[in-house]
Amino acid sequence: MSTDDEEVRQVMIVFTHPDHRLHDPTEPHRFGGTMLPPAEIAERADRVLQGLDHAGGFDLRRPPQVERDSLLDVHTDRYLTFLESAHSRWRVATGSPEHAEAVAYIRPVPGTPLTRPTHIDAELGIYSNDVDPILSGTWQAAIAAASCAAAAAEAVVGGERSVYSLSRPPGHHAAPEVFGGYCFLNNTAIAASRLARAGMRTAILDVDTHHGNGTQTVFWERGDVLTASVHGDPTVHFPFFLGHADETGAGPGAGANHNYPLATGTAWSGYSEALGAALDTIRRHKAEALVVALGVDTHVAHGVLALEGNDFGRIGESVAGLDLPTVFVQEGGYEAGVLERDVPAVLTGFLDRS
Ligand code: Q9C
Ligand code: ZN
Repeated sequence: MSTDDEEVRQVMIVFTHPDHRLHDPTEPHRFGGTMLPPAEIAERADRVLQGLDHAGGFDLRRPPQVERDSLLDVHTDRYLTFLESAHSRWRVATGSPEHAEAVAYIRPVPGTPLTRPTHIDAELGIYSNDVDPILSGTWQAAIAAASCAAAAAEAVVGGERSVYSLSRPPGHHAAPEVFGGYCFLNNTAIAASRLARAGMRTAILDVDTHHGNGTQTVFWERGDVLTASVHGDPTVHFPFFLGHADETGAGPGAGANHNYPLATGTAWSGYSEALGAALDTIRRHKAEALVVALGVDTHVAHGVLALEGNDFGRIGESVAGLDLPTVFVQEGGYEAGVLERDVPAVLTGFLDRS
């Protein structure tokens, strides 16, 4: 059918699942004095798929459903139970229709005694740190995203050299029992745990423009997965609170967490220096497998860092220099024209150097 006889690039497997569409929020949220439409929407995956199709050389597959045990490597049982039942409980408690979006409005004050309430409105606040809505299909969509990541890791365990997980909703802001930052299940951490379980020394490189606070928290006291994140300075950018260079892990995870915060507006020259340092850290660790938390919201259009279109292929090339079996897991990237161009650019940059 095609006339690509001179095509030399390897084909990359892509895991994608149609159930992501069941989490497609529409209710506007407050931003300063105005109300904005949601950014993390189903259309994002369509745009990535368009970009992959245009680039060519991607083999799309649907993953089997992730085992609950794989989720329990990262999240607590009570959190999973909460997430699965939250929307129906909230509907019953509030008399809301199926299409309505459940959002936390109240949270416990840190440092005060917590007698765990049983009301769903209280639990929405206990299990989140943001204003993300839970929809009737959020659980099923989050499971689909985690299934893509788990299947991608499984393929790499089976000998595949590189695989891309088109996971949405994204995952790197989700902690063992916290959702936020558009994230519900930590797809990146689930993939990394799968690789570590297979006995591979595993590292995560998070290149999303926002610190991977959920991932850091998951592995904070774990020595089985090294975490490195390059991101905009959390003093002034989401997710705030975590992502500073002096956060290095604890217990068995002491020294295995590495943060590279960058000043607002940092462009490729400064960015590539931090990326190089993160890659050196992963090399020194003698990692045998890599998970890349692939956000492309480092693009200047997102207002945090200032990468341009041409820089994304360079990220892929730099990562390929590690010469490791690699799982790419989709994280952020929202602005028009960015996802469809820059995600394929990273992946093809990687393949062209592999
Ligand atoms: N206008 C991910 O990229 N909202 N999450 C910031 C600033 C939260 C980003 C609002 C950003 C979450 C996966
Ligand atoms: Zn992000």
